[in-house]
Amino acid sequence: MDEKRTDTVIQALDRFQIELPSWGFANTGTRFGKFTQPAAASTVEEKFSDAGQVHAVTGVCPTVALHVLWDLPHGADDAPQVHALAATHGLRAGAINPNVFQDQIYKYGSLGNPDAAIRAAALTHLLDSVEIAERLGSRDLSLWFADGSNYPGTQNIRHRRKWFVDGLRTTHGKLSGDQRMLVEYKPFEPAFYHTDIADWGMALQFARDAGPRAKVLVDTGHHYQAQNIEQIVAWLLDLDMLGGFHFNDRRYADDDLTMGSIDPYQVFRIFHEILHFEWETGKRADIAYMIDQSHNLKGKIEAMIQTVTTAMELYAKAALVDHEKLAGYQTSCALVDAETCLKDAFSTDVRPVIREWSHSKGLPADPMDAFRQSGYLEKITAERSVRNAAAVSSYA
Ligand code: AFD
Ligand code: MN
Ligand code: MN
Repeated sequence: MDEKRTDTVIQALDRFQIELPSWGFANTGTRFGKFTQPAAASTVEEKFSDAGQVHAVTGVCPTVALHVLWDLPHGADDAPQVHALAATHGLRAGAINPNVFQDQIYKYGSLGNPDAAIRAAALTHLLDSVEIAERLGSRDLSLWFADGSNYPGTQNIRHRRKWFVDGLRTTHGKLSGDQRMLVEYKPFEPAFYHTDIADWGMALQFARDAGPRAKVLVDTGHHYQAQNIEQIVAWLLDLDMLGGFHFNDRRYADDDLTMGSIDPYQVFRIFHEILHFEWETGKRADIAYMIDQSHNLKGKIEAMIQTVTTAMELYAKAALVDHEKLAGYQTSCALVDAETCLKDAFSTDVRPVIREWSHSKGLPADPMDAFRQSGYLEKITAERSVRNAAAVSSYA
């Protein structure tokens, strides 16, 4: 690769960061059960410790998204300890994820529940989550709702929409400083007839209704097979309403497979839309890149290292698109040249330059190998396997 393109990749990597999900290090499963791992993290301390290993070998993931009920069971009172734990492992708390989908009271929804008392309970949790974000210095409140229904005629969709507008607007009113709320959409699951925030249009409208600090969160797994995700990204960028991503991959639905494992070209096209926007406007897109995956078969930490290195590669490839040339080909409708311009970048092996960048930062050339040589997995397996085995028997 020539010096100019090498510099382009180096500069792209210097500005690239992607956030780890705390829940990606814990045992999770599918609705058909859990295949647990002896070294899986249970406590927020263990999650930060494991995330710290990923950041230590890759250098691009200094923040960890937290799930309120799972990582801060006592709410804002846990914030000082969590803040300290993150720092111990060279990390910071990232986006705060409220949880209004697992408690029994949310059986018929949270902000969209026909029972005003349950809507109020959900709102209290959201407002507490804003407080937690403030205590932890987290900018983003990442809002996903499982709300919906499973059979036609069982809920009034319009009433539920209005209840969501009220709840999101009230939550928005509690935000302060540079805080944002990112409204995430998902077409189905766990609701199988309608989901109250089912697509990017609904999320966009809810964000607009809520206020200027609200943006849309695009989870790459939350689209129907045929949807053109990068087109949604281009629209939201143009409307200044793209808050960030939850990256993962899927073959069929919201499978939470590791990012780029099924369709790396799609991730490249998403990054390309963002980088082309930045080139054209001369301004940085203010976007939170976050991982939201927790499939239960690959080793948790290895899966995250694989994901982060994949994200670095695809972002570096997208940075290599010759934007000037592409703009010209688009204007003149030189179709083959335009597509070739894009595919040349996607086909470039950026791994040697990534290794050069890693070396320049004092990072290992091969993050996965460095982790495997570190003995960390053996250490935590010895520490956690008995406890995790006992936990398994409690699932049974
Ligand atoms: C599940 C949901 C959604 C949410 C995530 C973290 O589908 O993606 O963002 O859990 O709460 O994956
Ligand atoms: Mn998500
Ligand atoms: Mn999801």
